[in-house]
Amino acid sequence: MPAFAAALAEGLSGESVTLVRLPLGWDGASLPFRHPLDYLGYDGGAGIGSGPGMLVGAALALEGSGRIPVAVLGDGDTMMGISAFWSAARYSIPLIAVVCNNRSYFNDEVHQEKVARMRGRPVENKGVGQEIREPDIDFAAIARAQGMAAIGPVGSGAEMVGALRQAVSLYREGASVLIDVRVEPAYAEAMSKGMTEDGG
Ligand SMILES: Cc1ncc(C[n+]2csc(CCOP(=O)(O)OP(=O)(O)O)c2C)c(N)n1
Ligand SMILES: [Mg+2]
Repeated sequence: MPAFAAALAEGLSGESVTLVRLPLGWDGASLPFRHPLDYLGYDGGAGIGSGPGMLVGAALALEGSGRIPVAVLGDGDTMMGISAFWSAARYSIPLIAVVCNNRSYFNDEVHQEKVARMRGRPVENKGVGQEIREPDIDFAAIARAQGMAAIGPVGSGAEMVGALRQAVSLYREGASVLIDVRVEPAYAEAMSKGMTEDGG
């Protein structure tokens, strides 16, 4: 996640961006927010699947503001709401979706680890029912199938910086763009601590 955050900052440097959403494993200290439109926050109900729809709606609302709408979406969140992207393609709503693809509903792996420890059950089973791998989902293919432009899978920070610059230029040509970035399943320390210690 730290390498992902650094590449996001570098790939978008110099651009006026609104981050519509950030994934659960994001470290809040990774990027400074200086204006109310720098980051729109999470949805009110913490409903996984709302991310793609939030991005399309926010992109529509930001039209003419000079800000590029960028959402960093979990792969689980993206899968649960992916059909929202068709509306962006259909109605030519330019936007950039970056899928932070850890190939898991990882939030629940963290929960299952905590419960396994409390109940003396094997921690290595935490990925059962949560991992989304083998086959890994080809998000770029699903995006193209709905009429979007797509880049990926992207596997390194350097590649991600290039992908973001390419996405910005496609955005300027009017495209709705998705980038599939493969990341390791791990949360920022503060987030995983909060979820695994008392009260998490
Ligand atoms: C509609 C709905 N179903 C289930 C949940 C429980 N839930 C919270 S986070 C999460 C996993 C999210 O996976 P992903 O978007 O890939 O993010 P990650 O934790 O892997 O970064 C789930 C299933 C929820 N919040 N909303
Ligand atoms: Mg995930």
